[in-house]
Amino acid sequence: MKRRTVLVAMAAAPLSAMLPLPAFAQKPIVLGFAQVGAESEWRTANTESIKSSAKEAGIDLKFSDAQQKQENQIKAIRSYIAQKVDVIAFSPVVETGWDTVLVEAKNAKIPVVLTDRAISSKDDTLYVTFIGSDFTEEGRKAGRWLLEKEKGKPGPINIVELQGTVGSAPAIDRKKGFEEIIKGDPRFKIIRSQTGDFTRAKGKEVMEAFLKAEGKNINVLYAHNDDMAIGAIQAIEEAGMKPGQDIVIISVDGVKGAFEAMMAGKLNVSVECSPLLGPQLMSVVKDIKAGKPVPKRIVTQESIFPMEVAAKEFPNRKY
Ligand code: GYE
Repeated sequence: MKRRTVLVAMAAAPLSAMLPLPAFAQKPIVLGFAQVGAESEWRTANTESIKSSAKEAGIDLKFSDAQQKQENQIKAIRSYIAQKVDVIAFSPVVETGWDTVLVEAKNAKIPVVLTDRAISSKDDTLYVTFIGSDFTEEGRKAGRWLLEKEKGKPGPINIVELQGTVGSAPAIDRKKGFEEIIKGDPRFKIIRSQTGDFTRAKGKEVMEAFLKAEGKNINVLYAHNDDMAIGAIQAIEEAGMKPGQDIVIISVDGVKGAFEAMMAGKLNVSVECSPLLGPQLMSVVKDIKAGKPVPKRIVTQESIFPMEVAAKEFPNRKY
């Protein structure tokens, strides 16, 4: 009995407690990550994915939340540069205005990885790679689904659009991809388009204004993310209309909240955008540190979920 206890204790002790540390033992890689904020269910899942996969990969993660403000992200990046982290990763809240701080990182020889959102800069040496979705394709998928849904129906089909954060890559590209598809069919008209900043509260508020101005004229809502659609669903119900029936609703992300709305018949379709970027990011960070080449663009694989498949897919959803 006694012997068994000793064995268990030994097995549980970490190797480093029993052996002297060899001289070549490596310090963990330090990664500074500047997150956008906590604006949506998608973002919460993204943060969780980054934190848990850093832990699993043995990477020392420094994490900051910019509350959707570019100046806070720039501050965080500067502090990572000052701390001399090994790699900086961030999800840029908007596309422009990054050159100055990224040149500072470059001068400090700290490699930068973009995750989730892209930047718009003439200098593509300012970052090593961009891991994330093809937002334009997501917009096209939304548009193609609508075309199919409204096949053979008479026009006009009036659309209201809830845009994401102004100047952000997903807002710009989801709009562009969607318009590219519907513009060929004169029945479709975007009659109102405004930002809801990717949040439920703003989505609801802006939808209320749309309903006040347009009332029963609205046939379709295209929301750049699920959270704004969920907020808008509330506004539609409060106006005495049936979301998913009186107004066809399309959104993007595919979070659990959207699946619940689809199963309740209130949301017609959600285009998938995966937030589970953590494992890919950690493996890229390790490759960079090991001096291995990494591709300039890593595109996330995604699908589309109409309400008819929601109940079947729901148990498989990870975010
Ligand atoms: O769709 C939205 C989030 O950048 C892809 O940001 C991301 C978007 C996502 O707030 O829900």
